[in-house]
Amino acid sequence: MKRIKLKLTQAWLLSAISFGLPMAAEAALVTINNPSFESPVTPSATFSGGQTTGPTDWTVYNSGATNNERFFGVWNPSTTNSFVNGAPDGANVGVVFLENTTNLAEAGLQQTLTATLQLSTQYTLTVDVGNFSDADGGPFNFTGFPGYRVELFAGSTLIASDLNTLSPSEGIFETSVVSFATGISHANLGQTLAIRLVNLNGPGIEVNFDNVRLDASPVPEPSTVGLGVLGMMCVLLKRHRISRNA
Ligand SMILES: [Ca+2]
Ligand SMILES: [Ca+2]
Repeated sequence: MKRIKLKLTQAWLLSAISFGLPMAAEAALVTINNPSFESPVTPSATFSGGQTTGPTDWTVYNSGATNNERFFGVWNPSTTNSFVNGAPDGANVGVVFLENTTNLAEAGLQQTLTATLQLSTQYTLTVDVGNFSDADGGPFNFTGFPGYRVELFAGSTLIASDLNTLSPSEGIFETSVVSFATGISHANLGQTLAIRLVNLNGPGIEVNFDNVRLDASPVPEPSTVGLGVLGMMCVLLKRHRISRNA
């Protein structure tokens, strides 16, 4: 019995040391308003939006002049062939529509969060990025993919981004993941976090976004982990002595 207990204790201790004791880390989703572009509610096969305002709680980032070729809002792909599997989450997807015949500047949607940059935190920003298919035809040629950028800011400082690493096929969404960790100090500590979703304005007119999530998990500081392991070893050895003497 004593031998079994000791073996279990040793195995646990070895695994705890090997994996750095991630016991205190708890994932926590940072609040994003309208993260799935479900507002405004929009009928099937319908775009809802405009040239200067984004979906609810999102604003327009527009690096070029506003003109009648740029639209921002939401699209409900139900009953259409714009996406092979419909919206990744809910009914709507976000829209950045840039018909680029005369204006080649990028544009997108952005949201400033209430959360601020914290120390010793692992941030993971996840966004579904879609390539609108031309399968239904119509007045616009959606063939191609304009390219995209997903960005995480603290204040006005860009702290992490995904610059067009995915190449979703026509009618397909893929998931962009942007990761970033702060240490024990950071120049932008306490500054407000912001997310920007950009259409790079290559061929294909439209980039769609959906299901925006930002996770912030505590990163155990190395010194804390070391002390934690040491403390746990002392406790376990003490318990082992007690069980042997019992
Ligand atoms: Ca959605
Ligand atoms: Ca396309």
